[in-house]
Amino acid sequence: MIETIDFEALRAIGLGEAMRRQLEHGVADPSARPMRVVEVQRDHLQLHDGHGEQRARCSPALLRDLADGDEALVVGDWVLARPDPQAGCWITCRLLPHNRITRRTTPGRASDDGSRSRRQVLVSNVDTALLVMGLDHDFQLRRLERYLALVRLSGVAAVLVLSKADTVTPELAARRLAEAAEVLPQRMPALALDLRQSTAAAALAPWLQPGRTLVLLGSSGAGKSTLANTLANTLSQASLAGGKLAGQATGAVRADDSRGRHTTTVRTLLPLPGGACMIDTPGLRALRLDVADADDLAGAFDDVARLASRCRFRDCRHGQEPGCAVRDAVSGPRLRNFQKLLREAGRDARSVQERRAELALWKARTRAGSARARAKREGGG
Ligand SMILES: Nc1nc2c(ncn2[C@@H]2O[C@H](COP(=O)(O)OP(=O)(O)OP(=O)(O)O)[C@@H](O)[C@H]2O)c(=O)[nH]1
Ligand SMILES: [Mg+2]
Ligand SMILES: [Zn+2]
Repeated sequence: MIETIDFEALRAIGLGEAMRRQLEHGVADPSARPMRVVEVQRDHLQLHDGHGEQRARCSPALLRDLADGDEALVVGDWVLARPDPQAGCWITCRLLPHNRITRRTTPGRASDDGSRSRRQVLVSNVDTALLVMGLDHDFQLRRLERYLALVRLSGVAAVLVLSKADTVTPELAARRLAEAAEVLPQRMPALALDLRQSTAAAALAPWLQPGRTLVLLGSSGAGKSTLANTLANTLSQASLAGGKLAGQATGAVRADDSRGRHTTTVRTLLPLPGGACMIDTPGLRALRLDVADADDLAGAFDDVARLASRCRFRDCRHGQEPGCAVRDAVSGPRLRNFQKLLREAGRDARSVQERRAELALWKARTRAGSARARAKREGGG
C-alpha cells in the first residue's frame, strides 16, 4: 500500500511530516487511499487526493464512531477512502488530527445563557492561521483578542494581517500596527497589506512553503477570499506549471460600518500553485471560545497570566481584590475583555455540568423504566 501512495501529490494538499508518519505506519485497509477533506456539504463531502477532487460519503461505521465521540469530519481532516463507482468514495477512517481549531456554538433558538452550547471544530491540521482584520471599521482590538485566544488554544501559530492598507495613510497603518502589537503575543508577526495586490503574496511567502496549510480567519468583509484569490493568481503566474485559480467569490462591505455580507458560506481548502494550501472560511457571526478557565486564555493574555502570579490572592479575579498586580499593569479595556471571556467560559462549564446532570437523570429514568418492565414481566410470568 505504502509504495502506491503518491506522497508528492499529497504534499500539494498539505501533507506534513506527522501525517506522513501516520500513513507510513498504520494503513490497515489496502483498498483505501489517503485523501483530504476540502469541503463539507450537508449530504456529502469533497475530498482531494492531490490530483483532483472527488465526491465522498462517510461509511456508516465511521459516522457512528465519530458521533459516539460527539465529532464529525471537518475541512482539513485526513481520511482513508475507498473508491466506489456508485457513491463516489466511501470514507472508512479518519487519521488522528494533529491540531484543530474549535469554538462553542449555541445552535437553534438557544438563548445566550449558554445552556445549549456545543463544541464545534472549525478546521483541523493547520500550520498557520492568518487573522485578517480590516483597517476600516473592522479594526477592533477586543475582537482581535478573541481570535487570538481561539488560535492560541489550538496551538496553531498565527500571523496578523491588517487588510485594506491602501485605504488609509501609511501613518495610520503604522499606528494601528503599533496598537495591535500591544495585544499580540511576543514575536507574533503582523503586516498591513493591500490584499488585492501581488505584493501581499510576496509578503506572506515565508508561510506559504510547499506542504503547509493555512487558514484564513476574520470577520465578514475583512478580505479573506480576496487574499485567497490574490495568492492563487499571483502564485500561478509565478509557477511554470500554472494552476487552477481559486475564484472565491468576494463581496463589497457596507459603506457606513464596513460590515461584510457573509459572501463565503462554507469552509473550503484550496491548493495553491506554490505548493501550500489555504482554507478560506466564512466570517463568524459570533465567536464563542472553547475555554474552561484562565489557564486556557494564557496564550492570548500572557501578560495577565504572568502578573497574576504576583496577586495577593491565588484566585484573584483582578476586580476589587486588594493587592492585585494585574489591575495596575493591564489596560482597563483589555482586562475587562479577559474577564468577559472568562465569564463566558464559566457559563459553558456550568452548562457541561447541567448536561451531565441531565444525562444522569435520564439514565436513572431508563434504569427505573426497565426495572419496572422486568418486575411486570416477572410478576405476570
Ligand atoms: N481596497 C481594498 N479592498 C479590499 C482589500 N481586501 C478586501 N477588499 C474588499 O473588501 C470586500 C470584502 O472582501 P472579501 O474578500 O469578500 O471578504 P471576506 O473576508 O471573504 O468576507 P466573507 O466571505 O463575507 O467572510 C471586497 O469588496 C474586497 O474587494 C484590500 O486590501 N484593499
Ligand atoms: Mg469570503
Ligand atoms: Zn489580580
